[in-house]
Formats: sequence, structure tokens, C-alpha cells
Amino acid sequence: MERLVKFLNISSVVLLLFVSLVSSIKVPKRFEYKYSFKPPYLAQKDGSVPFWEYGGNAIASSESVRLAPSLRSQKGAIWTKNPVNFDSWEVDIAFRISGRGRIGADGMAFWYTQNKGAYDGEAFGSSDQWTGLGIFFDSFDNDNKHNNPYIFSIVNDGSVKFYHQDDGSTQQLAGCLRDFRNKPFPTRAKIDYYNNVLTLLFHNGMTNNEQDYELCFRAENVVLPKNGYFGLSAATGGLADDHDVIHFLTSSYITAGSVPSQSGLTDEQQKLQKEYMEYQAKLEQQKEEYKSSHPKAEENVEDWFETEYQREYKQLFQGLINIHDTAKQMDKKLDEIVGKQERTISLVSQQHGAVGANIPPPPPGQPAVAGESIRRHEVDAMFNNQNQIVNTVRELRQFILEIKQRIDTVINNQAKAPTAQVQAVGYDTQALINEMRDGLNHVKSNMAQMASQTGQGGGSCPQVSCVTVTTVLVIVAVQLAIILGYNVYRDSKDNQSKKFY
Ligand SMILES: [Ca+2]
Ligand SMILES: [Ca+2]
Repeated sequence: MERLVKFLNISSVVLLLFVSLVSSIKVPKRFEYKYSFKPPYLAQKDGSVPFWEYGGNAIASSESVRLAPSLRSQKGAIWTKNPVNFDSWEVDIAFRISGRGRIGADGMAFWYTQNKGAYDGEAFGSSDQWTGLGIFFDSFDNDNKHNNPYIFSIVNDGSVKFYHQDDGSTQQLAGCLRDFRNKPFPTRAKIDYYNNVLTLLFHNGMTNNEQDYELCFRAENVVLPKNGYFGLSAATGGLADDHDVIHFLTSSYITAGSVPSQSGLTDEQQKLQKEYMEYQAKLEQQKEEYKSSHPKAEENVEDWFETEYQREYKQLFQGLINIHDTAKQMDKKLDEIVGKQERTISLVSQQHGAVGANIPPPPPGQPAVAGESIRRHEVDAMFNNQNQIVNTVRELRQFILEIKQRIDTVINNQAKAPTAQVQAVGYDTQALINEMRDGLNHVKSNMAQMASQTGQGGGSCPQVSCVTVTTVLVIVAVQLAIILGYNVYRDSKDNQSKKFY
């Protein structure tokens, strides 16, 4: 199946190539302005189109000819005033058939007939019996075979009446299924009649590229009357489209004599035509072979090709898939971001908890300095020092009390001594001072010893309530002074009492 499709595609390309080769054989052409119209100034101020006559519901403006407006049951036509004076010609038509409905009616016709047709006839707005050629752009599907819009041609000798009910399918010479309604650019048809060969190239109006013509049909041995008239017509029915023709450009082929015969062709032309005919015969033969070997495939030839709607649906579907994928990716990213945020929050809260539990906030105005707290053993050492000092002071106090007792004892002994002689005060005092000096020296040595012990045991003296040696010495000196004062006072009193003896 795929092979055949490929083969047919290649074949059609090659066929087109041949057609273009044949058609590009340089037969000189001449533009026939008397059989043409085009904008601007298509119609004159009085509405007439030079060299043309129109009637029925047709309206001509400076930009186009509206053959039939989008109103019910309208018919209109335009015909050349004069019969043509050439036998071979090419006509290029640009037109728009447009309407708001999904389907429209009825369509448009191109005519080349022996006589001018009607302006309000039954065949797409003109006469339904004609002598010559009619090419129809049939919008409405009268026979309900789902094969419209359709383009086809009928060559009539005036004896046959156009049969609408089957969309002319039994009368047609050749045709092709093409949509020509509601296109972004004007649709175009190039009708070529040369050497009894009738060719229709169609431009579907999806682009405004001049080169986008494709072959609709090619019919040979078409004999048309001489000196006929060109015409266009259109009609609406229950459904109504606008039928506008933008230009009608006629060129005639200039030939030596009237219609060039086969012998009039050059060697190259004859060779090309021979090759083309051979190739076409081969193609037809292969088609027939395939049909005979695949009888079922014949019915669904149209299914091989993708329709416009199928392509559109495919594109839409692809677009939706892309959107879905993007949304999924975004959702994933969002989840990642949320997860990261949660982790960050939990870490921050953990750190806050640890800081709050271990470190008291620093007093205002003071930065928190780590590592300056007092350690336990230092505090213990301080307490020990303090205790030692207290003990030392206690010993000192006791020692001073002993000294005082001894002094008192000495004084008492001296007072109880049974002697009438007055003992020299100086002697006693001297002895007492010596004894006190010894005692003080003893105290001093003790103090020095304790001080050295304190220094060895616990470092420097703490600043809090530390009793220094100087303080102790001062206290001792004050006490000595009091004792000395007391002795002097007692001696003087004794002396005074001796005076009374
Ligand atoms: Ca029809
Ligand atoms: Ca039909």
C-alpha cells in the first residue's frame, strides 16, 4: 500500500513536470484586453465594464464583479461583448466564493460558448443548454454524495440540459474535488485551451504565491466552437454565498495560421509529447494492474490521503500533548521547590532551638563572648584560698590573745612581788619590749610561711575580701600601742601611789 502511494505521489510529480514542460513549450501569448477585466477601475463610473456586459443580480465595482450576492435565489452573469477572434487561449480567473455557512450554494460557472448565455438562467445563473464549454465550481451537494465543493467541466453541443440533481456527474468531461470556499487569499483557476487540449490548473487560495497552481484535470480532443464568447455566471439558492470575481485575464496563443497542426510542432516538442504519452500509458497500465490485484483497495483511495480536518485535529492533538507535558514538568519542579523549602524551614527551626537552650541571650549592650565563663576548679581554688586566709587570721588572733595573756601575767607577777624597792620601770619595759619583739618576729615568720603556702597552693589572691599582711601588722601595731600605753599609765599610777608612802 505504502509503495503504491509513494509511486502515485512520484508519478503525479513527474506528471506535473511533464505537463509544465509541455505547457512551457514557448508558444507566444498575447494579452487580450478586450476579453479581460481587472482592478483597479474594473468598472467605470457608470458601472459599466469595458468590453463586457453584465445582467441579472450581478454588480460590478472598481475592484470586482459580484456575480451573485449572498442573498437567496440570486442569479447573475457577465459576458464579453464581442466574440473571440483566436482559437487557442488561456484564461486566468481570480475569485472569492465566501459565506458564513459551513456549506454554501450554488456556485459559479465559466463559459466559452458559441452564443452568449442568459443572465438569469438555470445553470449557475446562465443558460442550462449551451453550445461549447462550461466549467463549474459547484458548492452545493445536490446528490448528497459528500463530494462538494467540486470543479468539473461539461462540453455541450446544445442538445443536453444541465442536470442539477446529480451535480452533473453523468455529464461531466473531467473534474476534481477541491474546496474553494472561504479561503484566506483569492482562489484562482487557469483554463488553458490549446491544440484541442483543455487543462485546468487550480490555486486553492491558501497562499498568495503565484506558483501554487495544481492540476485539476486535463482533457484531450476537446473541440470547441470557433469565435465563441467568454462568460461568467453564478447563482444562489436556499443557501447563499457571495460570488466575487477579481480578475479575468485572457491571453491568446499566437500561432502561424489558425490552429497549429501536429506537424507544426518542432522536433523537441514532438519528442516531449511522445515521451509524455508513453509515460502516461505506462502509469495507467500500472494503475490497472494494481486495481486488478487489489480489488478492495480501489474503494478507499480517498482514505489514503489525509484530509484538511484530519491534519488540523492532529495538530491540535499534538499541541494538547505538548501543553500536558509542559504542565507535568512544571508540577514536578513545583514539588521540588516545596520540598526544599520545607527542609530549609526545619533546619532553621532546629538551629533556633539549639541556640535558645544552650546560650542565654547576652545583656543588652554587651556582645556575647564565648569561652569567658568561670570554670568549676577555679571557683574551688578561690574557696580554698579564702578558707586558708580565714584560718590564718584566726590563728593570728589567738596568738595575739596569748601574747596579751602573757603580758597580763607578767604585769600581775610584778605587782604581787614583795619588794619595797621600786624596780626600774625601764628594765621591766625593756624586757617586755624584747619579749614582744620576739613574739612579733615569730608572728612575722609564721605569716611569711603561710603567705608562701598560699602562693604555692592557689595562685594569686582573689580580689574579693582578701586580708593582706599589712592589715594584720597594722592591727598588731595598734594593739601593741594600746598595751604600751596601758603599761605607761599603770607605771605612772604606781609612782604616784609610792609618793604617798
Ligand atoms: Ca450542485
Ligand atoms: Ca455532489
